[in-house]
Amino acid sequence: MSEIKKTAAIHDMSGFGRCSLTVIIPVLSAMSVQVCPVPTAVLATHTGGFGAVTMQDLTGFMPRCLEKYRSLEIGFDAVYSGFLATEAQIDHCLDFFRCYSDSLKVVDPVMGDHGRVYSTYTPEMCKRMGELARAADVITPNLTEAAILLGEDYAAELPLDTARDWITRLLKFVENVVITGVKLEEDGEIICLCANNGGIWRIDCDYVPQNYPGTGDIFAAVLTGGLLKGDTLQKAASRAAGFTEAAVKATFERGTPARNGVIFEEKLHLLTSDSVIRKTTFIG
Ligand code: PXL
Repeated sequence: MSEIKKTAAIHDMSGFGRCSLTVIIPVLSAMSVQVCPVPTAVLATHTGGFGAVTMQDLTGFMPRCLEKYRSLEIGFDAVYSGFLATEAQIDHCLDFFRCYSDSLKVVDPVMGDHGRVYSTYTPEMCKRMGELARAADVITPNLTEAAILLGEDYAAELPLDTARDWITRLLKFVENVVITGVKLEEDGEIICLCANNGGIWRIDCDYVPQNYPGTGDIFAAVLTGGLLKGDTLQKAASRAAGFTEAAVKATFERGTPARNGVIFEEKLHLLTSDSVIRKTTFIG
């Protein structure tokens, strides 16, 4: 009997706006990975651009969920965490990682974007996100989150050497690091950087003059699916960058409001082949 790969997905469920579980489940399902959601909170919408946040915290549910899975001896090939609603949820994620120590542990250290921290994240949660990152096998910060993890000031653009320094320092936290959405000071290019003990690679992405919520969730979900399918880190990151870019471009062409998120639904078929994989360049 051979099952398909499965991941526990510790994220929120936001009803409208295409982020977290509402994108992670379809993306990973399209990659033939079973998603077992462990919801951290339910929200009517994501937190970006819909006014006061309507959210139901599910912190108390997380340990019960873990206990149930353990009592049923349900195993996971990966445990993947993202948006957390309270500081205590960091401890619950650490408990999941301890219980599933043989699983691939992916932490998307969701905290903010474009230099701003999400409204529901407290300074204490941001401070402790480093602990969670250190318990992971792979982390996928954007530039804002990388700055927070390193205690650096956010900069909208970075020289390539600084970006290389940041990712090298993050390798002291965890074996595999992917930094998304790095805008280079030299030429304004948008790149994604990934690194492990084999080196550092850059993946160049086409610039789209609009930011959409949920792109980090799409990226990290595709990356996780790729790794579970046996991609190398750089191949999985390039698959994730290529798919995210295709969906973002298609969304921009439609001109829909940014807060509605990325129209990825019509692009899911791209996840069943290698067509979105882009060139990766070894840079050290
Ligand atoms: O995409 C990250 C994310 C996840 N979950 C919620 C969010 C956001 C970003 O705005 O608001 C609820």
